[in-house]
Amino acid sequence: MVSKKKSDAETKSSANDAELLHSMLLQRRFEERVAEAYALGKIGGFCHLYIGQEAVSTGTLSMLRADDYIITTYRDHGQALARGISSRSVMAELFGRQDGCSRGKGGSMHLFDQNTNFLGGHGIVGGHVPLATGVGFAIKYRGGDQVIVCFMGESVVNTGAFHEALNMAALWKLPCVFIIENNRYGMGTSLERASAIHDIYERGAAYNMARQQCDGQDIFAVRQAVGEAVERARKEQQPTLLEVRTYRFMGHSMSDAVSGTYRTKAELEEYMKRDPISLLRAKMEKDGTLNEEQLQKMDADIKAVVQDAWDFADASPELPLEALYEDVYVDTTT
Ligand SMILES: Cc1ncc(C[n+]2csc(CCOP(=O)(O)OP(=O)(O)O)c2C)c(N)n1
Ligand SMILES: [Mg+2]
Repeated sequence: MVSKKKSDAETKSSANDAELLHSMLLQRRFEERVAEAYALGKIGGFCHLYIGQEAVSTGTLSMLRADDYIITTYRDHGQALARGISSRSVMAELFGRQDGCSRGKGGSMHLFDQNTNFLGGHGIVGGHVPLATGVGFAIKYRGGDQVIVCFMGESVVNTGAFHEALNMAALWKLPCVFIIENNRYGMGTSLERASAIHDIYERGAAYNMARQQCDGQDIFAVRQAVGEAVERARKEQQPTLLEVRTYRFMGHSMSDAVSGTYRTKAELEEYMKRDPISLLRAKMEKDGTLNEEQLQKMDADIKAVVQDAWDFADASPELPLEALYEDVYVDTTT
């Protein structure tokens, strides 16, 4: 846990609009190709797309320092890319190949990268929230000034682990930022069917924790709310519970239809009017900082990067069978 210089924060949080747009568009184009690769059988197992939620990943991660920590759920491709893990190593991981960020052993739900302090990718709903509190404790114990950001879906707030973890984070004043990506559904169950309260940031009241709700389709609203929470964690060692209201444009996973039986096509279309990428693009066009030609060039460059990632992943070998026995235990004797 080497503390890097303060200017990282300034550089990151001053990301310009073009950089933010690039980050979101990369996630979108990357996942469009992931859907294609899945249909072709190049990707197997569970796979959950993030399309529609990109302002949450980019907005949040653009406010962090390089030495801060991130932990998240199985819906992790967007956050991994926004954190700067290369498209090549994320795609190779999805293809189950040895050049993947988890050596092809984790797959879509278990992206992991030590270089960027990206602590996964976790498949058990709510299981990673206590880990985030543990990382917060480790940071404080070692006297660091990093923060840990923990992303989760809204159905996590009904698990016991969530409450235990929030209680301890508040009690011990840990530098944790808990971000609920409220996309309104846990698989096919709406929040209203599963939760006694619907403004779920209010759950923080039970632990006297700073809490806030924000619009997750507006990247600037996300940056503002995350910026305040990160500052509170870094300077005051106080956790925050942030509810970010967003929406997923695709099915829950690759085995779920886009609109499904639990939501109507009309609802989906209504939310798609607030596509986070279109909103940022419109703002930039209004400000005069983006024209059609620049957008087309950015898009073409990103598509080339994603094609390169696909080719790289396709050419990367599978691990030999013996590798099954590696990475199971850590050798602490050396
Ligand atoms: C402990 C546990 N129970 C059930 C599941 C099956 N499961 C996978 S995703 C999911 C829904 C999670 O919804 P939410 O937290 O809102 O996240 P989202 O998928 O919307 O991002 C469930 C129930 C699981 N992975 N872990
Ligand atoms: Mg959800």
